[in-house]
Amino acid sequence: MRVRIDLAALLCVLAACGGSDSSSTGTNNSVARVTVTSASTSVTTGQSVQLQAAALTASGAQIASPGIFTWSSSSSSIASVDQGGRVTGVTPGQAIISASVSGVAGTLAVLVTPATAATKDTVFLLANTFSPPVLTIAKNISVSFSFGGNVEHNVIFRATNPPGGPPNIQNRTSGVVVLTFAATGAFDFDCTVHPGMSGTITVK
Ligand SMILES: [Cu+2]
Repeated sequence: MRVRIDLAALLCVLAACGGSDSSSTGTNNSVARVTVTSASTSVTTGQSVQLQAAALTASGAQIASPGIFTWSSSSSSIASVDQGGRVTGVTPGQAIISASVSGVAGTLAVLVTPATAATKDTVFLLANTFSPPVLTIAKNISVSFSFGGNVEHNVIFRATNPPGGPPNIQNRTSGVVVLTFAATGAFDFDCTVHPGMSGTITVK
């Protein structure tokens, strides 16, 4: 009976029949790796983007019917994801979206940007970089530093900066900290957690 055979085959895939021991040579169909891709890895708040997940064997061949992927977000307050892989931006920041099947997960970082044209005064703290690293703003403009992705960063202003700069931001992994630049000059800052992660805000 055909239905019975297909069901048995599906259950076999879900249970990773054939084993996934280290002696596997990639000739079986067990999931070795999951990839998550998207036409766009950024989304504005309130907008959605569709992600695709694929399950690969150890030899890199795509598995046609790997089973149902389970989707999750590292921060649902930044970006939510439904069980079809559709990501919706909630608040500016970065979230890591995961898809898993047969106990194997793949991830993709998704950047959420403000729906309003506020990108010029928003700095995102990403995996190893400030984005954008260089900003020029008018005096008394506030800059939002958006933390996300469960990666710890800080914003430490250099001692060589002109006086009147804003306070440092100590280590944190999430949320938005707003700093106001009331003095003019070039203010260099570093994330001391990640050597080489530096930025400059020039206030005119
Ligand atoms: Cu950092």
